[in-house]
Amino acid sequence: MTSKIGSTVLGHPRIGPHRELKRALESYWAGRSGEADLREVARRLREDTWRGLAEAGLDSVPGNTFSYYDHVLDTAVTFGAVPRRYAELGLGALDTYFAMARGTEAVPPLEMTKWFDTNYHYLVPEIGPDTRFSLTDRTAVEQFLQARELGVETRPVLVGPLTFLLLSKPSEEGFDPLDKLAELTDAYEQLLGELHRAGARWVQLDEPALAADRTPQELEALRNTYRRLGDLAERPAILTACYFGDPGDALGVLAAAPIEGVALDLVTDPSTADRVAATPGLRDKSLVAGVIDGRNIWRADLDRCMTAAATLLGSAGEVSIGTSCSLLHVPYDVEAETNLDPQVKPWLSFAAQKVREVVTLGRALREGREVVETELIEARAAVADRVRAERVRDNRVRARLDSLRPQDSRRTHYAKRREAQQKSLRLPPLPTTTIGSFPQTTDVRKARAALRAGRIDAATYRQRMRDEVERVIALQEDIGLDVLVHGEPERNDMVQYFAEQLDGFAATDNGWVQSYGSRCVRPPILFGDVRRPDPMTFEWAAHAQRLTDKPVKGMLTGPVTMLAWSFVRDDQPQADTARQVALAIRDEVRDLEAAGIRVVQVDEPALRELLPLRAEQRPAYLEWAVESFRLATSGIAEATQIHTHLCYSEFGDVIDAIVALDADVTSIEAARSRMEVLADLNEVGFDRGVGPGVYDIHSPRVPDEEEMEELLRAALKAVPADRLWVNPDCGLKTRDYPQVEPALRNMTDAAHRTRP
Ligand code: MET
Repeated sequence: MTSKIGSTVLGHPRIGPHRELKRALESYWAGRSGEADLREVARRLREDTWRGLAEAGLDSVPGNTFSYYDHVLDTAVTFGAVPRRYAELGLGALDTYFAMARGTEAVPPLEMTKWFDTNYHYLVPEIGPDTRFSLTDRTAVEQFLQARELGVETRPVLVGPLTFLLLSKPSEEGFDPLDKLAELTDAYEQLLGELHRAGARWVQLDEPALAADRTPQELEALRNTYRRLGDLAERPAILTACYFGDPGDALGVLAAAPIEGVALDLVTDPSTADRVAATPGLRDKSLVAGVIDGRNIWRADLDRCMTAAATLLGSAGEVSIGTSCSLLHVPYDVEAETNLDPQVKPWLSFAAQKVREVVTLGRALREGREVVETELIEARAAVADRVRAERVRDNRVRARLDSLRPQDSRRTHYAKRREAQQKSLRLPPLPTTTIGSFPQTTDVRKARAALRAGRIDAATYRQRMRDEVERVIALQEDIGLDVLVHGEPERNDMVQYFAEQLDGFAATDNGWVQSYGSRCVRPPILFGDVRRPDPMTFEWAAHAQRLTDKPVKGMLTGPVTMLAWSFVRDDQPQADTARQVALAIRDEVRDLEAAGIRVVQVDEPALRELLPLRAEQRPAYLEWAVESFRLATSGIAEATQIHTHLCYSEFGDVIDAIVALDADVTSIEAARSRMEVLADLNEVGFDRGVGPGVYDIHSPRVPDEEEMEELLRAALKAVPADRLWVNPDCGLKTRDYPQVEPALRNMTDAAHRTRP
């Protein structure tokens, strides 16, 4: 007889409530501490998590959720998928692992990319004909045993075999990693066997890849794999977790598979509940109803969650309460916030609060709502307060949105703009510029830290930043760039900087979320209608423009990126939120223009990040994404030149949207793809200015002028000289001056040599 699962979460943050793992990793990498120190920190973090989750009252505690860097990399290592170039380094196990994650002097790291549509990044496994899958690392088993010694029975979590291979890339062209599925399944079988012998009653296999479109062949592969795993005689019960969206036809496949449980995300797409009702094979399975949002931070409407979970009751053998996905994507604990806006704080729920919500709902489902009446009342009050709060609904913002007309997001015809801009800017062919930020020097960071700590006052801080702008302008003039920037020294982050100045956003002190490895971000919380009480960047741009006769480019973050890198409200469509942000940016663009700024760049590096996982949902997304950009950038004169910056080289699904943005100049990442993107843009009739990045700022290497000249000549084959811009492929804030200065000089020389 299979045991019940009961209330659970699908995974947990692992960086540490005070980013202990980050510190331990960075100290180990810098050689300031040894492997034993790092392992000790890791052990404590794991134990605290297990104990904390068990004490909070979860019926089933997820195990194996800790990772030194990334859980996809862990899976690769577990099953022996270590590419030869790392194995050959002859390092110990942990350092081989870090070599794959971070590279060494001798070898670059594995490629990194986004984990579905989240802001978490995983390392892309390389699988080829010579990959030999076998169970080579038994961390999952060891951690199960360690937790049990503490008295906590865990449910080990693994990336499922299908998702693992779908996320991998072939190590040689023409190879399909899925060809290795049978061999990989052997290794999973072995691991399940060992977990069973260790005493594990449940194991969780994560298959988020099922939230994206899957071919019939892939569904067939799913069927075969889960039939094989299910048919194993000696194994834990299998819970397959489908999250980040509706599993579509894959649900029927899982229902027919000989597995015991399925975890469903009922938050991302509530229609998943209907699909469950229409899938008869689930009647003998345990369903984990993912009703608590694992990736957003709002306190749940527990009554609504109960209703959603209860609708599954007739369709399953057992229904229990869970999170929609792992809690990896939310911060640890709201209670750690001491400066958070006191009205907003009770509306929030981070990992610790979400665990409690799950426990509460679990009890309500089992014992009746009466036993948790107090919790339900409290939650109701918080939810009601948020709905009623004036700061959430600002009638001025709403009235302004209602009064918008279609022409508010249309500019004059491009040909006329182009002429007016040429007259106003008088730029040479192949104009040179940068993407906005200059290196954030130690002095700049120190000044910001001093301001925060109260060691300097705001006026002193401002003066230091103004001095830095002067230095950056002088340097650009000396190098001979054509369109200058102020360098963004005053910005801690391109989203947070704006969020701090806009109504409708709140900031946290400790709301860190892992982005990759030891890197964390602290997304602002977009809780209410967005309004710009005062100009935001105007002072800096105007200061810079007074220092030079060359045009200075104003620098703003676009609406989609503001949303993508924040926790956004869940009480209205994202399209509406984006339009509000767009209006705030629109006002800023106009103020910049009024201050004599003739070029304004609105960055949308995240345009592609919010792309829905399912193709059928993409057109609707792209429509509002494009519309909000245009709303932000259309309130100005013909002569004002709008730039945008997009931070990726694979356009595929968004290429038409790039045309539709209607920007005058678009800079894109292209150095690594050797300008191929230009041909793609031509194909869809793109006829605007384009700045394919000619140097890869992600590497400390200083490219020489021949190399950049060659790239420019390649670009000129696709783009006429009067449309081509010359720039690096991203902002320079993470680099140092000793790299940036020669690189920009070489870039400018290369442009001069290439000019007709
Ligand atoms: N203007 C920004 C910068 O230069 C754009 C960054 S896109 C990730 O830093």
